[in-house]
Amino acid sequence: MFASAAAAPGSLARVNLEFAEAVLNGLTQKGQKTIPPSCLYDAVGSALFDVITLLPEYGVTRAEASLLSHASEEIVRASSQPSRIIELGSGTGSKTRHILSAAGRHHPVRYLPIDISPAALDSCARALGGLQNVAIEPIAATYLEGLHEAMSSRQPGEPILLLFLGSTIGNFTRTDAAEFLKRIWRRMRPGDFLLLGADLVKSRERLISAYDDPIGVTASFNLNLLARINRELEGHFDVAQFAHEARYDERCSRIEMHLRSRVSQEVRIDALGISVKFAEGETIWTESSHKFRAEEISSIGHRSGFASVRQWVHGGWGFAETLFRKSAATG
Ligand code: AVI
Repeated sequence: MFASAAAAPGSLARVNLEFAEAVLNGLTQKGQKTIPPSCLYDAVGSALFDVITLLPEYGVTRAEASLLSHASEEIVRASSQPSRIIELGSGTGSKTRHILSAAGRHHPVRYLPIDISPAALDSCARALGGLQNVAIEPIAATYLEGLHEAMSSRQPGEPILLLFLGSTIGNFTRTDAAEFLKRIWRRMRPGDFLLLGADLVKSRERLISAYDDPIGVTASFNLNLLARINRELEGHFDVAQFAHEARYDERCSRIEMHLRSRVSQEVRIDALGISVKFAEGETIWTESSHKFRAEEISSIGHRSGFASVRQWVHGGWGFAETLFRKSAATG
């Protein structure tokens, strides 16, 4: 889906069609300009995101790693000692190490990381390759296509634990999150488990500094989107004429990332054959990161058909790992 090779007009030999379409639609639609957050993750964006996870201001990844390192044995026990562990959007798989080690202590485990990026899957396989009793079978695909593939090769009666970590669920709107979980639920069998990692609501100050850090890594992560358009789509953005902005919408418990035009300007994107006008102060909305109350996570799961089994909360930062089960009664 991502690696579309297209003989494009002009000098572009290879265009990522999905990226081109997202930029075209998002910058030419009426009203608020938007580009979906998936577009932030080219090779540069993914590397910058890895740096974000190390920032003292961004506690999400550390809180989850700490929860998983302490609770993995309990998670594995509560999810009936799974022998097939599937992960949506595994990235480099670093958070998953604890769960795989705990599961592999009991019996052989097959780990099927699903990611759109073959490079991320490669480093995931390299990082986790040495784990005892764990066989890694990466799937380069979108979440739902990959899940379909991972489920179709399962053995009869093989218990499954599906991981959706890192609060990626927060990048969906609340309605889309429930709809996405419902789609996952449809692909699962009664008795299967889902472990969902989600960031919790915290103070505006903490959230703003997590998404607008003082050394500008998150700003670079966001601005790289314009540089990516220049690189891949023959864009003419002067990146210095845009500013990173993190806003907190308290009513929706949502951090928003925007790229704000510092001046009134018009920018050509040659590969798309368009010229985009920006008023001074106008923004491109590039990401939403919803924050949840702990009990709200369970109710989103329930609305999607899951029964909640247990929740582990990191009190220091405010992060929850919630274990759900597809129950026989609703299956
Ligand atoms: C991947 N996702 C859950 C991160 C988040 O917190 O929403 C992406 C991110 N954006 C800025 N900082 C981190």
